[in-house]
Amino acid sequence: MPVERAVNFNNIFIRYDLVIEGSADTPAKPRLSDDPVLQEVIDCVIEGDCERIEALVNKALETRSPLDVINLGLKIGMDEVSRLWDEGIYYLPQTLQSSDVMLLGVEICERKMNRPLDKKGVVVTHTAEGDLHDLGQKIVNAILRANGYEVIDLGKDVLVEDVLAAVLKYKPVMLTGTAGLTTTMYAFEKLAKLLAQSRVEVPFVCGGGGGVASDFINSLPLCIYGRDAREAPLIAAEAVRGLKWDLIREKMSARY
Ligand code: B12
Repeated sequence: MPVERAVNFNNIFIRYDLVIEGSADTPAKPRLSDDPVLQEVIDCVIEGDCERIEALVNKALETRSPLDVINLGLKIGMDEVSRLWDEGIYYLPQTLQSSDVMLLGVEICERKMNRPLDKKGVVVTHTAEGDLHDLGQKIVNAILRANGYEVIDLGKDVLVEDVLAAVLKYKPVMLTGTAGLTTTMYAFEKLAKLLAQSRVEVPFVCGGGGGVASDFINSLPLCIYGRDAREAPLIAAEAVRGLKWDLIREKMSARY
């Protein structure tokens, strides 16, 4: 005799990801700024709240510079998200949501920045082939533009051949690369070799959190490890001054 199974069709519309999310412990809000307005921006990134970010960033911009709002607000919020992800408290949906909120915030700050009229030089920026971690690159773009550089933003997951083509076309004073994964940092090696073969001597500043090893980057031709986006204009200024990549690398390594 066939066994009859009781099937409850009411369950088919349940979004289990949301059930898990709703039942997860909400992390306590850490105090990461002495400025209450910046703290609200930080909380907004951590909570991934797309609805409130515009109003909060604009409020913060009434008293703080766009670069402060990025570095002391949005980035600090994203650092906390990184910690929550690393500890397994945040999952993909929350992390993606926070990334989007941070990007919205950076865009608002960029629109507020007073750009110097005289351009100091062209910088080509990209996120490594195979890599989607572009938040660092977006911060680098904003900081460089605020410091008077013309930024050619190639976006994320860019083929090394396309980066080479852009470098040959725009002849930048500096090239930057961002990566989040250990596997994709090898794209920087591939690109550094292609540049060297094409006899292009451009300082190539590679940054990235998580899996990108500074020793590896500093062992590659043309490459300089960038720890923090705020270093980008300092390095670009050295390049404009005519300092060669190996001397810039020596100088930057001595800082740590
Ligand atoms: C957000 C995030 C994501 C988002 C990215 C969204 C986006 N638009 O960027 C999403 C959800 C898409 C994602 C996906 C994945 N991720 Co992820 N992700 C992270 C997380 C939590 C935060 C990274 C981040 O944005 N930080 C904030 C930004 C501002 O920091 P940053 O990029 O490091 O940039 C700073 C510096 O590096 C530096 N910098 C960067 N570029 C430059 C350039 C210059 C010139 C200079 C001077 C400085 C500089 O300045 C910036 C700060 O000022 C990290 C955890 C961590 N601890 O880092 C994992 C992490 C990077 N991800 C990881 C992994 C494994 C993945 C996935 C493979 C997960 C999966 N199983 O699918 C995928 C891979 C997708 C892909 N192909 O790239 C691993 C990498 C491990 C490794 N050793 O390779 C990490 C470390 C998490 C972990 N501990 O396991 N991820």
